[in-house]
Amino acid sequence: MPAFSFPSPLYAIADTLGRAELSCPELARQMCAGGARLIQLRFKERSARDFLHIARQLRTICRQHGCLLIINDRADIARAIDADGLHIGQDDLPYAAARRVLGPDKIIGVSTHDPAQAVAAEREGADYIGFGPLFGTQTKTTGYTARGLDQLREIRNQTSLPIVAIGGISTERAPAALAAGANAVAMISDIVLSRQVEAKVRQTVQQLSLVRSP
Ligand code: 3NM
Repeated sequence: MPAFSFPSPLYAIADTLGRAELSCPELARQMCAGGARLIQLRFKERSARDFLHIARQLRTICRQHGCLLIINDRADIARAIDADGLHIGQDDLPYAAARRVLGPDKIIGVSTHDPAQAVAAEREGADYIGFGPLFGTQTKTTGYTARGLDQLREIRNQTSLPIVAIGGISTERAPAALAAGANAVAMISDIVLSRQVEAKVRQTVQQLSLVRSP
């Protein structure tokens, strides 16, 4: 498989964060309409069946919009719906096992939190790494303090893999992450908690298109 690169600097994460009025498919639809070209489905604390059902709906929506769909955590669900890829954390299936489930052609990204994890992910064969939490975040208890832009620069120097920075990133802070070496920025709360997801995504995509990462 040729080396992976992000189709756009916005890595949009579809997680409704409990917004009762917003379903995952509706969130994904608005993200696609706003110009997202990659969506990760993050679906915590629900049954595998619910996850599968929602993942299938997102598969259809993403295909209609030419948007890649990455499933968080669950290799089985990624495979069952023929998603474009899978994102795994340090406590999920190890990369090699996930690769066996998905086969050689799918995208697999790995969350990392320090240089050693980043180097290990590259050695194992990951297509891209997540790095975070870049800034303070309320969305996930990661067990790590905010890593900051200096550590992102350090990771940039240690891996040639595409990096998506995550954690506390807003439309306003995203350009600094790209300037420090991230190829993409993952955002949850700044998008999902905004009242107008489509407009927020459009504004973010436009802003990021003006930034050149080094
Ligand atoms: N992973 P927000 S931080 C899901 O550091 C996730 O690996 C992180 O949400 C990591 O954009 C995080 O709302 C939460 O801060 C990101």
